[in-house]
Formats: sequence, structure tokens, C-alpha cells
Amino acid sequence: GASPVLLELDERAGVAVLRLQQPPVNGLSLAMLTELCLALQKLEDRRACRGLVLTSAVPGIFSAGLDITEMCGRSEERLSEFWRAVQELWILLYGSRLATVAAVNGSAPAGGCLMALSCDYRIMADNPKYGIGLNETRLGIVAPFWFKDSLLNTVGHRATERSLQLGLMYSPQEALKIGLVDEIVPEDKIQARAAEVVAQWLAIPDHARQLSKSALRKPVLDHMLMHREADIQDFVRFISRDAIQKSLQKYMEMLKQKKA
Ligand code: CO8
Repeated sequence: GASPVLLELDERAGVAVLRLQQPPVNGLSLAMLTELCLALQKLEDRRACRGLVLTSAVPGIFSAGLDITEMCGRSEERLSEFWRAVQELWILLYGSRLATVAAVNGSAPAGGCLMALSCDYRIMADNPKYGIGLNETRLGIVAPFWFKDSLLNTVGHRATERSLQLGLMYSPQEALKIGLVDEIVPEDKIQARAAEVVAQWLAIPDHARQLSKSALRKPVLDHMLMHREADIQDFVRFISRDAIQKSLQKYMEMLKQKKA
């Protein structure tokens, strides 16, 4: 089928637009993660590219986060491979040399929210139907430490405590209020606004902006890199538990019923 990652580079502006296109909900399967990492690495290696807008080509959905079926009834080997790919996506995006802007033009639960949090700036479409947040506890699972750190370093300790324990999904207005997104704009203006913002960030000399970014993010990245293998083992052990498998199955059934 068509590629799940649409990539467009404006050489003159030095800005790439990456659109997620994996219907119905831009779920992050292993295949999708692999494509996404390849695209990001390609941009990272392209001297002509200095900025990135990350957005969705699926109406109403930024990304539903990790593809839950990747965590149901899989072998340990497959789960490890999947989790390594999730880590890789975060490492590339959180540590990118590019100025990155998330144009959140739809719902962004869990892994979707993490992708947005990994960017330098978040713009969300002002549609009260959309939600953003780390809702892991609602599935009976737990956001890993680097998901937690990404949120903590964006919204602070108190908001993170409530947010993670309750698995809160925020409307655009609420997300703006706690600083989970930086601005909200009418839905039809979001791509134009993202281009404006990325241009603002690119007006700063790259080396100075990059060193400032790295000063804030390197400790968080180093912490993950140091514990990467243990984090994979923890994930595999946790997700393989019977009780967790049951909980994920229940959540998937709830998603399907909601539809009927
Ligand atoms: N994975 C797999 N399938 C999904 C997912 C998903 N994350 N989300 C939705 N789907 C499926 C639905 O089951 C449905 O399938 P079908 O057509 O076969 O019935 C189809 O996609 C369309 O979904 P909806 O009908 O629900 O579409 P809507 O447009 O009404 O709603 C939403 C879209 C808002 C995205 C909604 O689908 C939703 O809330 N989905 C759940 C998202 C979610 O909770 N994601 C969490 C994933 S976990 C994660 O990312 C981090 C895990 C960290 C692991 C740590 C362990 C230690």
C-alpha cells in the first residue's frame, strides 16, 4: 500500500513536513515505527534540512499512540524488537538537531502525545473533540520513565502527578492551560501557523539553539540510553503478565464496543 509516512522537504526554507498516514488512527505498529525512524534519520542526515513540522494526514487523528495489537499475545522476541523501535523514535525526535514543531491536528493519546512532547513546540487545532494526554493508566499499563520525564519537563511536577495517575486526556483548552501545548489555533490555520513558528525558531543560529536544546535534554536522553536494555526487559516482563494481557484485551473490546 501507500507509505505511512509522507515526507516533503522545502529545500529553500530548509523545512521538512512529515505527515503520518496510517489509517484509521496512525497507530504506531513496528512497521510504522521503522518507517518513521528511517524518515527522521534521513532528515537528520540532510544538511539542507534545519526544521521539521510533524503532523497527520488522517482527519481528526494525530496518532492513537502505540498499536495495542503489537502488545497482545506476542513473543518476547517480538516485544523486545517493538519496544526498541519505540525507544528509537523517541531518541531521534527528542534529541533531534532540527527545530521541531508538532501540528497536532487531531487526537493524541499516549504514544501520540509522546511524539508531540518530543518536539520543541506544540500547536493544537482548537477542536473540543480532540484530546491529548498520557492515558496509559486507563489501559492498566504504566507510562515508562522517559514518557514521564518528557511530560514532567513540559508541564511540571504537579500537573504530571495528576495527569499520569488519572490517565487524563485534555481538551485543547485544558492542554493550553497546563502548558501541554503552546498554542491553539483554528483547525484550518494549523499548517500555516506551524510554518510560521518553525521559521521563528530557524531565525536563531542553529549551533546556539541546538546547544541550548541539548543542555536541557541531554541528561534525560543519557538516562534513557544508560537504561535502554533494562527498560526493554522491564517492558517485556510487564506486558507479558497475564493480568496485563487481560487488561489490554478488555480495553480493545471497550474501543470496539464504543463504536457499535
Ligand atoms: N491500537 C490499535 N488499534 C487501535 C488503537 C490503538 N492504539 N486506537 C484505535 N484503534 C482501532 C479501534 O479499535 C478501531 O478498530 P476497528 O475499526 O477494528 O473497530 C479503529 O482503530 C478506529 O478507532 P475508533 O473507532 O475508536 O476511532 P475514533 O476516531 O472514534 O477515535 C481515538 C480515535 C480517539 C484515537 C480512539 O480510537 C482511541 O482513544 N484509541 C485508543 C488510544 C489509546 O488509548 N492509545 C494508547 C496506546 S498505548 C501507548 O501508546 C503507550 C504505551 C506505553 C506502554 C508501557 C507499558 C509498560
